[in-house]
Amino acid sequence: MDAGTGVVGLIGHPVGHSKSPEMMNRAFRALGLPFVYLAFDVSPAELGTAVRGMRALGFRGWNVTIPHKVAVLEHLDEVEETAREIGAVNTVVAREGRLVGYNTDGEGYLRSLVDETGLDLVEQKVLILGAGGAARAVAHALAGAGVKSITIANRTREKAERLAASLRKGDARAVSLSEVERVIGETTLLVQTTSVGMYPETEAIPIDPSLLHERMTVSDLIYRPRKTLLLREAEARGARIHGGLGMLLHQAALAFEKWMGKPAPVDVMRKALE
Ligand code: SKM
Repeated sequence: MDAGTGVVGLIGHPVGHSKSPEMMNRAFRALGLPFVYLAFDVSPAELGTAVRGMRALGFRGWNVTIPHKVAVLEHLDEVEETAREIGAVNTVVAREGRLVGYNTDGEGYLRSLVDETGLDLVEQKVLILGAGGAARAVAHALAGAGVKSITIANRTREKAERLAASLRKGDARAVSLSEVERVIGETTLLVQTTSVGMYPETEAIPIDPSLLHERMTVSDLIYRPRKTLLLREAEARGARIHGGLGMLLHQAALAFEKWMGKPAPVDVMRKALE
């Protein structure tokens, strides 16, 4: 590092668990780029001050994670269309003094899904569990990719209805979690976006495992543990499974490309997650 070293980073609350610094710094080293990536724990009350500080210090850009992905929008100069539709930003780029917000989570998810499963997206009848920020990114990306249908199941059905209504493309509907049983028979891609099953509650499962079947791919956005109880149950019933680590990798690769203007060294970054 020297006086010319550029800075990018992550803001969130907390950030101590994040794998992004290892991934990004390895990528910079591999390509000989004079940048560092640092994680900053920013409380919600300090978000505006932090953004002004990063702007003043000339950061090239930064990632945004929970709980700031929605709140950060009002501090930016511009928000790209996909991020506006999703209603959340996970990547900010400082471009000629203007802060521009993007969302790479949805596209990162698609890249990971197609890479790891080879699924033909246009053939998929999708059932999404949950209607929070991650569900929004994934639902918009899958709708944009032209899947056959999307059903969103959430404990509070109104939230699922709002998400379904916001998808401009394709056939989307909402059900409550208790109605999953009625629709899951026709599902070919089940996407689990809630935190149920995440470390340390690794024995929790969001739906009755007897509903899982071998005609579906089960995709869980959780990456800790790598194989959630839902994925273990799905595998035992002959379903194809897809874990959450690839989404983390590819959303990071897409952010890297926006900041650096060159392809990310994805294999190097993947190694940092092992
Ligand atoms: O969207 C990503 C974010 O860019 C980085 C991150 C992390 O480092 O844990 C998680 C996701 O929210």
